[in-house]
Amino acid sequence: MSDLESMSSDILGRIEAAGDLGALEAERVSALGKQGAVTQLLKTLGSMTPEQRQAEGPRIHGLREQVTAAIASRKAALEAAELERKLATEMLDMTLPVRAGPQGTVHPVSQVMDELAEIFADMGFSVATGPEIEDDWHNFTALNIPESHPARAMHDTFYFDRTDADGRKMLLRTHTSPVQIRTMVNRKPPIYIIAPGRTYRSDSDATHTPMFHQVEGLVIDRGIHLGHLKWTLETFLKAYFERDDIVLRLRPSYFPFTEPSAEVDVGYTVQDGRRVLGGSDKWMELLGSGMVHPKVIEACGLDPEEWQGFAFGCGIDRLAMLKYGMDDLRAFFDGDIRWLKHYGFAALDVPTLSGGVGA
Ligand code: 2NM
Repeated sequence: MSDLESMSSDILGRIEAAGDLGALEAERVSALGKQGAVTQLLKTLGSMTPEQRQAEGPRIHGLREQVTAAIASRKAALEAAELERKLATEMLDMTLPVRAGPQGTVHPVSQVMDELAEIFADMGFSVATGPEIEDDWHNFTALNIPESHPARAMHDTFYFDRTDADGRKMLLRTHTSPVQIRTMVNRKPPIYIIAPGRTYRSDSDATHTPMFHQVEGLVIDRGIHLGHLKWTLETFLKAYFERDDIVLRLRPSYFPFTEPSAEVDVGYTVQDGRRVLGGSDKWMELLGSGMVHPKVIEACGLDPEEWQGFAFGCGIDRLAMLKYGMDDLRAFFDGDIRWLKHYGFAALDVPTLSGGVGA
């Protein structure tokens, strides 16, 4: 046997004997790598005479091809064996439970906001938003709330130390009414909007949190009267509570920004110690409302002789408590995952007017 033949059978034998992909790779490097035996042999071609090269060249190149092919075939065999081994020994238990996903849910306040947007959209209202940091003109002055009004007193309003560039006092909005003011200033009537969002008052006990959520509504159009207000609120509450027997009672009241003003009571009965809305057995206060004061309309640059409207306001947290049966407002903002799981809603529960998610 020539040197080349014994080298060939030696290399091919070792390739065939490689027991795994790691060992095979070591054989590849030792034959075909930079310092490999076959590579070294190829380098000797350069120093041969043309006759020698003609005789040895094909044999050495032939050896390289043989070795390359042997490695590829051994590799395929080892991989196939590995797959067979995995198929025989590994298994997938299709009955295992799905890995636990995120534990959070949609907060009931967000849920109610979505429901409000949907119900009012069906009546032609759009959702308006605005800044939570306001100036006292948008939050108070434009709303006909005079300097001396108790709502302006420090104990109710969170003021900032600094004024804005025009010297106006800055504050955390105490209601969402400044959104209505901004809308009246910036848009031409007719206006049909609701403004849901965070509001702030320096107040904290079982029924008050310093941050709470409000929804206010505003209509500005020609020939608007209290009848439109009552129909709108009735239609909204029937859809929201999913009951046709919702009865409203308007009681005369006072707000600086509306004239006349009315507190809106909703009828309810007590069943098994729980309030159930509907009927006119007992009454509870639910909303504030009224016809927008001509001074407010004027302050926004509109002619009150041409444009009239109504407005209303209500706590979203309270709306959620009444519909979904929570009893402590503070739990809304504890961020307790157990409470959320109990009252929250799965991420894909989309509210619909017909079904709601409470149904
Ligand atoms: C309420 C009650 C009554 C109200 C008034 C306005 C505006 F900007 F048009 F003047 N916005 N919201 C309003 C009226 C709010 O909440 C209890």
